[in-house]
Parts: sequence; C-alpha cells; structure tokens
Amino acid sequence: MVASLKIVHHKRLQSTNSTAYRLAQLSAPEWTVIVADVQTKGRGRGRKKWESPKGGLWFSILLRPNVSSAKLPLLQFLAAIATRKALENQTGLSVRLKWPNDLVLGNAKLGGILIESKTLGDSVSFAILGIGVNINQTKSQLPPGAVSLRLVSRKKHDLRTLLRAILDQIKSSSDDLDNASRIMEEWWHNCIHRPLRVQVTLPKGAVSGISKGIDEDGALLIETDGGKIRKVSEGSLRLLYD
Ligand code: BT5
Repeated sequence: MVASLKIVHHKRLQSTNSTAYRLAQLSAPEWTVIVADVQTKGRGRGRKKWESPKGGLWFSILLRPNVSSAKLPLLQFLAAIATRKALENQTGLSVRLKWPNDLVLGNAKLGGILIESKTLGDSVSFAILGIGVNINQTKSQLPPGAVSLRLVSRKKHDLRTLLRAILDQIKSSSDDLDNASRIMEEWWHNCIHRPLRVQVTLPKGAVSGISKGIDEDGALLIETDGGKIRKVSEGSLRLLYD
C-alpha cells in the first residue's frame, strides 16, 4: 500500500528540489510533492540553470524507494515515460523522449527531469524526483531550443490538472521499478533518436554513431563507425542529420 500524495504549493522558491531535499532530511513522508509557481534558482544537471518563470510546471516528489542504489537511474526513465504519457493523454500532443532526461515536442525541449538522492551504501535513504515542464510560457519566456505546450497547441493549459495527471501516472507506475526491461522498452519506443545518428558530448571528448538502445542502468548504447558498441553513462546528446 503506497502513502497518499501530499501537495505543498509555494508561489516562489529557489528550487523545489532543494526544498524537497531539506524536507526529506527532516523525515517528511514519501509522496510529499513540492510545487512552485516560480523558481529563482531552478537547476538542471551539473551546474546548469533551469529557467523557471511563471507559466511552467516546476515540482519535486519525495520518494523513499525500497530498491538498491543501482536502480536509481531507472526512476528517471520511469518518471519520463509516465510524464510523457500523462501529457499526451491530457493534450493529444505527441511528447517524445531524448536521452538522458529530456521531454521533447517536435525537435525542441519541452521539459527535463533531475533526480537527486541520498544513499547509504547500497540502499536508498530517499530520492528527489524533480520535473520541469514548459506549459503556458510564450516564446519570449523560453530559452533558445525550448518549447511550451502552449506554443504548439495555441491555447493555455490548466497547470493543476496537468500536475495531478502526471502525479497519478507516476504513482500508478511506481511499482514497475522492479521491471527494468519494461521501463527501458517503453522509453526506447518513444525515443526521438531510435535508431539515428547522434553525437554525445562527454565530460571529456565526444562519441558519435548510431544510438542503438539503452541499458538497464540507463546508459546509452552507441554503435561507432568502427562497428563497436560504446556505452555512455552521462553527457549531452544531439541528433546528427548527415
Ligand atoms: C534538465 O537538466 O533538463 C533537468 C531540469 C529539471 C528541472 C526541474 S524543475 C523542478 C525541479 N527543481 C529544480 O531546481 N530542477 C527540477 P539538463 O539536462 O541539465 O538541461 C539543462 C539545460 O536545459 C540548460 O542548460 C538549458 O540549455 C536548457 N533549459 C533551461 N531551462 C529550460 C527550460 N525551461 N526549458 C527548456 N530548456 C531549458
């Protein structure tokens, strides 16, 4: 039996992930959800900034999954497929996925997912699942390469309804964490670079080739020009159209 959702709404926060992380350390129950209308220090991976003006959906879910820390990357993929499905069901728009953590509409970035966690050896003390989706922003409120639901559907969407739909979808699929191959199959099925030519910029250097799939630990498999399969665990991916 999973606990019920507790949604805590703020007008303005630095980052919903930071607030959720602090609450987790203070023993807040899992499925506490922190939402903010505006984030003043929204974060992406590494030191990247996440633009979070009013009009988008910025929230973090506190989870205490009973899995080994090796399974944490799966949570990000599970969240991506659940968010994708909820958005598509609610809007009829075709939301797709890009490795490792992007939600994409057309060729532009609609949203992203940021997992932060505290682990004790092999076990997970808690995980913060941060999700950002551009909903009602106009073009001038979006960074280059980004899109909002409104830009494509040409209408405004109700943030609360979308939040509820995403949370319900994540909650009802959270037991699937035991089924890594199913999560990865569904993720790959909705991936925009399946199987296309890509380049992944790594912390050091870059790898290019045909993206062939994702491993159960979340790594991307790339077939390089020499025919070898390279396993890439982190980096930024772009599609190559040559
Ligand atoms: C992500 O990082 O895509 C994860 C974003 C997670 C944001 C949520 S909002 C709620 C929670 N609280 C937080 O503080 N964060 C989470 P990454 O893959 O590193 O992408 C970051 C890059 O996306 C930036 O360097 C920009 O190029 C681009 N970007 C920034 N803001 C954007 C936006 N609103 N829409 C689309 N792209 C954006």
